[in-house]
Amino acid sequence: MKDRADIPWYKQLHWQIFLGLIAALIYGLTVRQVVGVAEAEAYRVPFDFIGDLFIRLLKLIIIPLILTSVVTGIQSLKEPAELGRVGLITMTYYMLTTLVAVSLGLLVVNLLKPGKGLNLSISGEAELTPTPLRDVFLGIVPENIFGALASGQMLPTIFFAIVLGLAILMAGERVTLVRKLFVEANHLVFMVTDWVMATAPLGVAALFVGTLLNPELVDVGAFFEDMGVYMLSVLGGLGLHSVIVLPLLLIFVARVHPLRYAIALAPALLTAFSTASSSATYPLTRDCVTARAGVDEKAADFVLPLGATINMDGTALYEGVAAVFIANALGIDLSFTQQVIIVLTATLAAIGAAGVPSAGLVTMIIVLESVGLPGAGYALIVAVDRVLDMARTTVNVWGDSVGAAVVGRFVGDAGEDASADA
Ligand code: DAS
Repeated sequence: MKDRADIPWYKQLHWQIFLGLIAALIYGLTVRQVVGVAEAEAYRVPFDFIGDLFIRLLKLIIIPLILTSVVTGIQSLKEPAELGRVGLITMTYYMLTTLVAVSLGLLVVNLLKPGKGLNLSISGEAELTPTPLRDVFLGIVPENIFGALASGQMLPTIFFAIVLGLAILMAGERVTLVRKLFVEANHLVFMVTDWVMATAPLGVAALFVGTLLNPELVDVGAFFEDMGVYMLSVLGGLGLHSVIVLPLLLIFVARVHPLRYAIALAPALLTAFSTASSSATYPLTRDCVTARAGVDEKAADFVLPLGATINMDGTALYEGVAAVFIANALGIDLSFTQQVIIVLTATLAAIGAAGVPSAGLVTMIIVLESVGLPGAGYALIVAVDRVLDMARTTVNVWGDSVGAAVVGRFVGDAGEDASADA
């Protein structure tokens, strides 16, 4: 279900989720007041069921979403011959900016420490043991891809999707049927994802009731305060990345005036915020980057479609911050090595996240499982995910747009209309 300006507000997903949260808040606080949280178990059972069902629906779409969106993103590149030079510059830009974004997010969340002291425990999944760093790297390459797909192993799926996408791209016209198959499969997966997202208002509200009626949530005020600090950590990290890191690349690498470039990109950034979908925004992003900002079309057509699928600075930063917040809330101290694993797996998980609403929430489980956190930790962050999704999607699109200007510097006269050299 896409949020667009021409859809009445009450049919837009984020307003429906917001109204669901208000209802959940009223119900949860009323039960806590009237019955007392110690006796509230009976009042949360139906909501726990709905919440668990919603988490299962999110997990249902992970593998198909990763596989089809990454393969179609890579196979859609126009100039395989260019893959060498431009591809190397582009992938280097993607990897470095995403790693910097996650690291920035972890810096902020370790400074603000949201969730410390809550000491909640999450019912359901047992604590997984943290994966050693060596095994995280080895685990990226599957021994049996069909087994990895069948058992829902996400990092191997991302690796396989990248390899398969490159193979289809290099095979060119010899594999038209497979290429068309993935394009159509991706369309179907996006449709099913829209259906799953349509249940989000109910699913998110149910998970929020479950959190409010958690018998270990003694101090609701402290929980809300921690949620606020968590949101500040994500938004603060996104802000630093957007107004410091990326503009520095515009000034010193792309030689483009950052403020004028941002103004040229404003329609796309506002659309990204309102739709929470990089893919839905892509046509406008391309128009802003080329027609309004004057970036070389060849660079834009290489960087943007691929970036909308596998370059998500905002998502990677969010997943890193969320993982640390969940660990804090559960009273789990993450070692430095585990935080390094979070940086790496959040970078890879962001590659796997598609440019659709809540994709980052879906691939978040990769990061949680890599450091031994229960997937049910969703319940602590899902209530505020939508507004954070809107913000991180905006940063994803801003990061892709900056990438087009940076790569454009190497493949043509980029950004000359956006401004004189900085
Ligand atoms: N909504 C995703 C996007 O379109 C980002 C995310 O969910 O993390 O970029």
